[in-house]
Amino acid sequence: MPHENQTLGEFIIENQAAFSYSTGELSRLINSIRLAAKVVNHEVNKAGLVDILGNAGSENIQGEDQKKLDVFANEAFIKALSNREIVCGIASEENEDFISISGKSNTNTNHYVLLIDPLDGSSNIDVNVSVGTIFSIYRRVTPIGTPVTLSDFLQPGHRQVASGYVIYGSSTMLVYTTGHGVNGFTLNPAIGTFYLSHPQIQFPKNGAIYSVNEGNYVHFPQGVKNYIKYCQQEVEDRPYTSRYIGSLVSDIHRNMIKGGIYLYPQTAVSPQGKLRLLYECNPMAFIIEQAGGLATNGQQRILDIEPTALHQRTPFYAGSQKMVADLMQFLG
Ligand code: AHM
Ligand code: MG
Repeated sequence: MPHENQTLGEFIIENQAAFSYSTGELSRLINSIRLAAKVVNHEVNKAGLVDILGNAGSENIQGEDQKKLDVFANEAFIKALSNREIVCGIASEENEDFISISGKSNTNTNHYVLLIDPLDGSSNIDVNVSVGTIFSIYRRVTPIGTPVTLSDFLQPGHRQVASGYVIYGSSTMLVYTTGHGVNGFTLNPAIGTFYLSHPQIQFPKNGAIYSVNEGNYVHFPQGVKNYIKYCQQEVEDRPYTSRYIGSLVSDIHRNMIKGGIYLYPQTAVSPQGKLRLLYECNPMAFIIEQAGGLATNGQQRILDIEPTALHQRTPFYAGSQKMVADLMQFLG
């Protein structure tokens, strides 16, 4: 049970027994994410002070410019998790291929692989708007002690054992689930400790916020256009309020607390939408469902999609149950 002033460290220890396989491995993993999150938080917070803004000069595999902080965050998380053989493999949105962590003379007997988007919403960095880290954890499917293979990473989202995000916002929070609800921890920057601030977060069943990049409106499928018009109608509890930050973590976090729906549809230009299934949609969908919300690609539950490639994209519609159900009527 959460108690007053409970820290994330205490919470992890006290809840270890609730994991299906409680060898302490998963606890160590979440602890390492907690540490790396603090390191990245420190860097994100002083971004305006040091010459760390701007492009690092390299492109990620999607051909997008990488910011220096993306590179920093990527390295910080990979270092925290590979140094101590906390996981047996890591796939990152910033790296083309996954990394196998075999340990000294192949002694790594760890069960878990990590998929991570180290700094999501990076176009917001230069303008002091919230960004986030998203992570997803699976048990490997190949034998322990052997190098990991692609099949360890290409698992449907419903097999996640844990997922979460860090939001570097007006305050820094770590929110995660191990399949027993969703808990949120806020960093006290003065002492560098995360405290349980949002126990058992519940996605409101209905809401009044819709979040979508309406600049792409003309390219949206007709059903989505019709739904947006419905959101704007002056009837009953509508029009809804439009709120779009352009940082997935922040947009979902707000909607999960206030009630709302997030839409990133496919368009003619991007037939699979923009968001990545493994690094962004699956981990967020696990959290959303654990909080009582819904996440779909318009046809199927996000967590049921069988992935075929590490960097695959998917349309993404997620939020309050009633709102997603209404949207589905329009999508047909
Ligand atoms: P990124 O991984 O390059 O940072 O892009 C992902 C971000 C999400 O955080 C956000 O929801 C979306 O891209 C916004 O896209 P757009 O600018 O097209 O609205
Ligand atoms: Mg991203």
